[in-house]
Amino acid sequence: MKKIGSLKEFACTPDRFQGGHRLCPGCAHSMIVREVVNATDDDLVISTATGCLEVCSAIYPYTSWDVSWIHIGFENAAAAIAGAEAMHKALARKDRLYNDDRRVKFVAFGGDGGTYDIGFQSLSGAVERGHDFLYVCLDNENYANTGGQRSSATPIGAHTSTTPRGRVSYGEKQRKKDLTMIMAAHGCPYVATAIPGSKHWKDLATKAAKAISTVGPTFINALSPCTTEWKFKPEDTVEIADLAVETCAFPLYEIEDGHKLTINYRPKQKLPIEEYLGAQGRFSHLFKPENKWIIEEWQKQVDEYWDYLQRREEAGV
Ligand SMILES: Cc1ncc(C[n+]2csc(CCOP(=O)(O)OP(=O)(O)O)c2C)c(N)n1
Ligand code: SF4
Repeated sequence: MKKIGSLKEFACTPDRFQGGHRLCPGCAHSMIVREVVNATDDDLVISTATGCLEVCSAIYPYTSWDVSWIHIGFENAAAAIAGAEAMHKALARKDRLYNDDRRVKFVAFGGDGGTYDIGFQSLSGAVERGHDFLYVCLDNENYANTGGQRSSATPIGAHTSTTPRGRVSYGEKQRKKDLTMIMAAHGCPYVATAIPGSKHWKDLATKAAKAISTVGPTFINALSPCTTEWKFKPEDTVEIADLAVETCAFPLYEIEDGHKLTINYRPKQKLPIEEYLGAQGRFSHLFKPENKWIIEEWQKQVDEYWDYLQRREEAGV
């Protein structure tokens, strides 16, 4: 496992995901990807589901990827990387690898649409079969690449293009699906949540290094604030991610061997959820008097989930 040292050292790692891509200024996807691919010195094979990351990082004849990279459909990033990993194993068995002294690791990236929803079947299957790969969900809580439709990661009350706010609607009606726990329930040896940049940069880089070096299927759910669809200024991306953690809207934790849960960060003083919601235009309608109950519901859900995590950690089961 690569040792993640100081920020200065890490920032000087030769970049395997280059600038010059077409992601929006302030897009968290590139921050997350850069940290993940730079968290190992091993060779990498990467598959990327269709979505903002894929569309913006490989516009022919240009590419940001300085690793072996597969562009695959919206729904099958996990199946593609599982196939590549199985082929690599088969070639090694037959002694047909050109550089058999080099270690190769397999990583897939997908948005929440490509992971929580349409790619879930291929992800679940690849994990259940025990392929050796890391899957990173870039969770921006909507289908950003096609105009900001809701996904099963969209939280209650959020305005999206398919759950628009208005006279008769307060936005998304459902609670966000708990995909991190669902992946842990598959018995993955390592599952974690993470956010990009900020004072938690090392948390993400260390989790990526740990996941990549773990044998078997591993999963990181990385919250990816989306300046365009969440409606905040591009320079506020890191602050929004920090607020998600400081309010416990998106707690940082990891689960080993499907059950052993560790909380990686405890806010000194948990901030009220209004601080997170109020920083994003997609929730601005929740501050009208008639929608006050949704903010209360949000706070209730956040508090319950935070208690649940602490009880699970304490129980150590
Ligand atoms: C089978 C299929 N259905 C729909 C699409 C159209 N499509 C391409 S990207 C995308 C949304 C991607 O959303 P998400 O996975 O959340 O990633 P994001 O763009 O938000 O990073 C959709 C619906 C497609 N490419 N293939
Ligand atoms: S729409 Fe959102 S996810 Fe897509 S590139 Fe822009 S900021 Fe990133």
